[in-house]
Amino acid sequence: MTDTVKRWVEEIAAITTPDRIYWCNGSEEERKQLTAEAVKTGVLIELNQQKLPGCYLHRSHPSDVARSEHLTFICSRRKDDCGPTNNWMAPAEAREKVGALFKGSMKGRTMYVVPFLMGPPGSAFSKVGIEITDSVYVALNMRIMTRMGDVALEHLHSHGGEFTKCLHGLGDLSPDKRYILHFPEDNEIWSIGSGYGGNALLGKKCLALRIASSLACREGWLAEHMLILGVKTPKGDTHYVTGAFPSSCGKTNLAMLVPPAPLRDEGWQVWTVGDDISWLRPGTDGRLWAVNPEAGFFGVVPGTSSKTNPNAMATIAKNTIYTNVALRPDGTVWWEGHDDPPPEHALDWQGNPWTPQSGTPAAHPNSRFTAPASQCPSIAPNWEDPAGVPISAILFGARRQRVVPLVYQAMSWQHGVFLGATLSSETTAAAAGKVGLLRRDPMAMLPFCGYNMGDYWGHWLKVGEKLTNPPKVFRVNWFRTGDNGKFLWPGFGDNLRVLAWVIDRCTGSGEAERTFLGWVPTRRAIDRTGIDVSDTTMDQLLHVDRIDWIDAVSAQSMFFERFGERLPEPIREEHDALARRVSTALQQFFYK
Ligand code: GTP
Ligand code: SPV
Ligand code: MN
Repeated sequence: MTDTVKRWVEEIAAITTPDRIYWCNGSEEERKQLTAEAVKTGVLIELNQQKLPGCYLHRSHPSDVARSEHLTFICSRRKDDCGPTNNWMAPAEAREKVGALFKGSMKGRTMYVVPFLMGPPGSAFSKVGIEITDSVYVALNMRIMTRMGDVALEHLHSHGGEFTKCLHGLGDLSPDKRYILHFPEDNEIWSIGSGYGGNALLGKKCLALRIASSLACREGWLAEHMLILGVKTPKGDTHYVTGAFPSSCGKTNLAMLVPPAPLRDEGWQVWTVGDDISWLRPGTDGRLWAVNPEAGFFGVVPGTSSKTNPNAMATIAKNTIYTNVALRPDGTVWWEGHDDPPPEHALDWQGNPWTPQSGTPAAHPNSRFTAPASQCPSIAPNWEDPAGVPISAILFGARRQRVVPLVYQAMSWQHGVFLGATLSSETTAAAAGKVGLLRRDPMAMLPFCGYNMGDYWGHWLKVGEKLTNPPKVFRVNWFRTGDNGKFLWPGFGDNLRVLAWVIDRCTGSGEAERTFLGWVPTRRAIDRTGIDVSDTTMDQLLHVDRIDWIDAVSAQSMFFERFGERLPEPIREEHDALARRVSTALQQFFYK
């Protein structure tokens, strides 16, 4: 191991004063030993090993069940570089204030040193991080979510020795002493006071998105909150598609899609490459290439069933860490939306006795599974290809009960970047705060962009200039509702019907109508064989409403104003052009 790593670990140990330092190597013996330790201390509960081999349950502190966005900071030297959508703290202030919380924070505890690799071994895309943590739960999760241990140190040696310093401590878990800090200019992360996923597994949102997006801007690539899937058409060719959807808006489900019977019989097949994060680079062929930097899935549990996501169900049948689900008397787990009916008796996610009459959820709405990607039945044979996969289409998707059609296509790359920049969604349980509020979430990166979002859009435009064959860009919305408040679109596996149109559009077919929003499929362009979606419902799903869009356009201007001079001119032009098109459409309506 390099001297820089050793020196940094010693330096942190001197501040945090752990009783013991343990270096993770990633071996199977180590997994057994750390798991035994976690079971002994009550951090993990062993589940029924006959029914769920290698599976464990973890209950987090009730105030520590989702990402804490208001406690997440970008500590760039200049406030302007962090931008209006991020919280900012001056680096010196951050180091002083939060450094004090780390002082002696690991006394009486073990400090785990977790080297990890994001991206396939040997890939030009890949980056190394080293997480120092006093949580055995974090160490065990990182083992699933990343390539952890010796493999990372080997990559570090052979690739120049650069790594992200990731310091994590549980502290006393009190939310008023919780901070998730990013120092993009120093390639460093500090997180204290939380043991939850995105706050504590620092390879994921902190490194692979916030730090990586900022690195990517300097190095000419993109780090995105995107799933990656491969779709094999009946003709036999495979197209790769990425999708940026905000947290808890359907990435894992789409990535693991199972074709509905009629499409499967025609020869459609779907491969999973990644379910949450993509790193994308322009290739020498002028296309955009993507890798999944992760090695596991940290997925939303509630709503997962053999009906909605059979691939996820198979993936989480073994070697899985469940966080904040309910425990049944036979040592198996349960959650809302599970295949089995509610158990008569169970322990809820906090370990309290629960019955169907309790009137509270048995599993937390943001309960999660951590499972190895390699266990997924639909995992693509080439998911670890160091070169990545070439991307044909990018989807921007979000939860919108109204206004946004099921799918439409951008008219150009620049227009596509504008569609990403104007993405908005109703909030979910993945972040602490109220659920169901509409908020702007550009590229699904609002909580994850490590620098000024205006500059980030500018960077997207610049990457586009390097692509002679850029992916086509689409906006999708599985969540449009009818007057009865029910979803109009069946979603899940049937989303392949939308993907089929997307691929048609990429290959020069696919019927579409030009509207002021972009290209919208005609009613018959989306295959509805075998599903009960009427012509009227389809028209509602595809409807582009002029009045709705007047409001939408003015909400967009208010948002863009916050960026002042950092808003790229082409984005302003796209917005003005949309405003003009909406206004023309409205005049046509009144004078018709
Ligand atoms: P993060 O891991 O937080 O980034 O979430 P995600 O984007 O991977 O979302 P996920 O696939 O876990 O889905 C979250 C919720 O959306 C689950 O409750 C799903 O049941 C629901 N969902 C996913 N796809 C669809 C769909 O096509 N239609 C409907 N109605 N619900 C969906
Ligand atoms: C998300 O919230 O987008 C997640 C879960 O994927 S977390 O790792 O907590 O960020
Ligand atoms: Mn996510």
